[in-house]
Amino acid sequence: MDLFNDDITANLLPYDGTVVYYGKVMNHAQAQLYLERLLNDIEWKNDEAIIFGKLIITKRKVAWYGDSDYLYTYSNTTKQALPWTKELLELKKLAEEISGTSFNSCLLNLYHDGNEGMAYHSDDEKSLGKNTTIASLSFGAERKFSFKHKQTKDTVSVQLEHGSLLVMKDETQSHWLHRLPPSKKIIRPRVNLTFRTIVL
Ligand SMILES: O=C(O)CCC(=O)C(=O)O
Repeated sequence: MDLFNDDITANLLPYDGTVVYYGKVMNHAQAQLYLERLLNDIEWKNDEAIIFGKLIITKRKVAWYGDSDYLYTYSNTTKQALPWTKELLELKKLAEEISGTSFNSCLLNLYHDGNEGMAYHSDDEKSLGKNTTIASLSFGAERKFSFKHKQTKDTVSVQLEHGSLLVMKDETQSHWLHRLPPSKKIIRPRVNLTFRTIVL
């Protein structure tokens, strides 16, 4: 028996960064309640990205919330943060307590089913600064989440459960890409919240 397998703060990455998967951080009833509230109360919009000069409108929906009306640019488009809702403030507190980091903004993603995912990228925008900590809460359909090292191409994957928390920190965004692969088997929606700290 490997006694170290039970360490809930174990780093999933073999080198060049730190990713901790805390598993479920609330019970099923709480997770269900948050999922319903998030699906109904968040101001979901289709995401827009400019890729190779072409405007792409994704099926996946997004929303951006924060402390003040931050302007946040990624994929060549700029978003403005909406003021926190009660549920988002509760979830922010939970993510802050577990990760030991304070956050001032949150990007939310809604994947209607497994046809929707997110391609490999890293959250290395200037506005997040270097060695940023990102806390990711997942609700709804369990999905695979993968990391790929930018140089070695090594990969690491984890299943993100309903009501679970994943924290990415240290040099992770400089050295690793991450993605949410599509999966034909998934027919239920998933909501993901990434709490972030904007420094600029
Ligand atoms: O949906 C997820 O779990 C990840 C979303 C993501 O990669 C991001 O917000 O940068």
